[in-house]
Amino acid sequence: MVNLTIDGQAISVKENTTIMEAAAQYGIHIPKLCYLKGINEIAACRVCVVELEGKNRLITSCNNMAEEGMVIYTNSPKVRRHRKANVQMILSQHDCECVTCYRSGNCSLQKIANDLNILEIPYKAEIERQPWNKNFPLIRDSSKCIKCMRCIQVCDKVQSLSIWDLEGTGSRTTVNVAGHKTIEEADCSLCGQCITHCPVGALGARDDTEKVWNAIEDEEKIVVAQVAPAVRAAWGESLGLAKEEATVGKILDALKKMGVDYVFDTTFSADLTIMEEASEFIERFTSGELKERPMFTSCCPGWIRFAKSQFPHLVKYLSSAKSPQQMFGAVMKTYFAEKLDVSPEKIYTVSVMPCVAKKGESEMELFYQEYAGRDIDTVITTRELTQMIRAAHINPATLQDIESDRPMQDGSGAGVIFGATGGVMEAALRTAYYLLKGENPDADAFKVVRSPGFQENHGVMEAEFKIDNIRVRTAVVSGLGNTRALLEKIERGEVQYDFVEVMACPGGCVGGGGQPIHDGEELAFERGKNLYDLDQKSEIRFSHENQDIARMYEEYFEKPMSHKAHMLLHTEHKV
Ligand code: HC0
Ligand code: SF4
Repeated sequence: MVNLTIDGQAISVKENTTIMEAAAQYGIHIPKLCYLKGINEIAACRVCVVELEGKNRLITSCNNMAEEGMVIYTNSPKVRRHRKANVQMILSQHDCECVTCYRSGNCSLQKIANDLNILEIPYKAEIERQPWNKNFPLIRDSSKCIKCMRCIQVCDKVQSLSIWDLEGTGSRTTVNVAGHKTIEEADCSLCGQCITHCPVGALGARDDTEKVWNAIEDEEKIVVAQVAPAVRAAWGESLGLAKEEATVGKILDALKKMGVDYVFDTTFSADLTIMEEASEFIERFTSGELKERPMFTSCCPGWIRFAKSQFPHLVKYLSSAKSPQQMFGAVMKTYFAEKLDVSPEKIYTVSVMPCVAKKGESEMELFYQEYAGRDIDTVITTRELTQMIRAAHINPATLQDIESDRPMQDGSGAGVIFGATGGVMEAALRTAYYLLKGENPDADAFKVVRSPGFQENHGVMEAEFKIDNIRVRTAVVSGLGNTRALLEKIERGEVQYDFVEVMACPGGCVGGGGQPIHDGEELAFERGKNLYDLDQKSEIRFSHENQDIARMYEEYFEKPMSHKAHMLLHTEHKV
């Protein structure tokens, strides 16, 4: 152990503990801007400086270790003066128009400047304004960038894509897309991890809320919305709702109050995806097609973009089943339009997703149905949903828990866990077992693929199951850096699987790039646990027991993998 004094308090910590962590263990908060544990420990912002007695200089607390006998002051007059000057320097190169910034109220720079009582900025520097394509789902505003390097490091170390880099030197140093490419030319997966790890408003997702308001206003349009599984685990965080209060039913009520005509839960179409994907897996598995390579899940569009740019030769092993988002859009514009007896053109489909890549997915030509436009007209993120709730002056405390509309109302617990890493695999195995044996397994029989432990195992959970004489080897991975490592092992022949689930964001959709931002906190695991609890409490825990899905097959698709199902619910992924 190492013994030292921080702010007059005797402290004892393990060796190799940073001063910042040592202080935190004793409830002493040291402000920081650029620091991200294990990812960005470069002391670029110098906001975390502390005074070390006996030395005539300040040191950064995020990357200096606590040493025996140190006497540290985290808030001495000298520290305060330097910290304030550092933040003023950062602000001198920052566009400080907070009222028009989407991160206002949730910005680490704004908070630190307020805490330090910075009421003026004595220095003035030129503010960088690089051009950007505002139609791209990922938006960068260089005038807000504080060069903390978090985006560079997250994209490089966690997602292995290295989209961002530093350019220029000295005071002209700035962050931009690496290799002088435009963002469209780069291999960005649209995972949005750089957005959720940005401490300010330099990175964000394209705002599509106006499109939804316009559709609601348009009397010719019937606005039909769906809400993804992972949204329920996070939307309440920025509206002050406790976990138990923030139900999906209240999101549906909020959407209705905003003027949306019909509201649905994506867990319905997650069940539909399982019916198609589990059937496809059994078909490909029993025909021997998967001898060479496993079948990969295809519902995560960040993963699809990654596969296409980094492992194009594996694209043919992706499941042909569309994602629940796209399947629901197709069903809304066909089956549901017929139920309403309206033409598909009248239906305007909106999805609420925890994800930025879903915006890209909805725009892919692949999902364009000639008779009905795109499956999905607009995607908004969880952050945009909460913005719309605020814009509509809806008091979250007054929302009621309402059910989704008919006839696409049921959703199983298997559909709910789609939002957490391992969930799609577990849901698929529950139904694959039933399809092979004609009886249900224990609903928790496949729980070893769940997320606990995913961090320790480099984001990978492996499991082998025996269903009668059939041995199914599975792997679940989340995070694109982890995915790259796993795919390379598969390529080298070190591991063999039959079925692999990939989610681009660490922890799955619950940790998605469109979720509420809590600077420096990783909430994916907690949110995932919430979804597993909801599954436990669900009346239906198997996708094949969803009665509304069964009815839709009877009335419309006939059976999984039918001709009609192929036309509307499947797609061919091409590089
Ligand atoms: Fe997901 Fe999905 S589970 S990708 O993470 O499959 O975004 O929540 O909506 O489509 O259902 C995201 C979440 C979805 C889809 C579902 C899948
Ligand atoms: Fe990198 Fe993901 Fe950000 Fe794209 S969205 S730049 S892949 S972290």
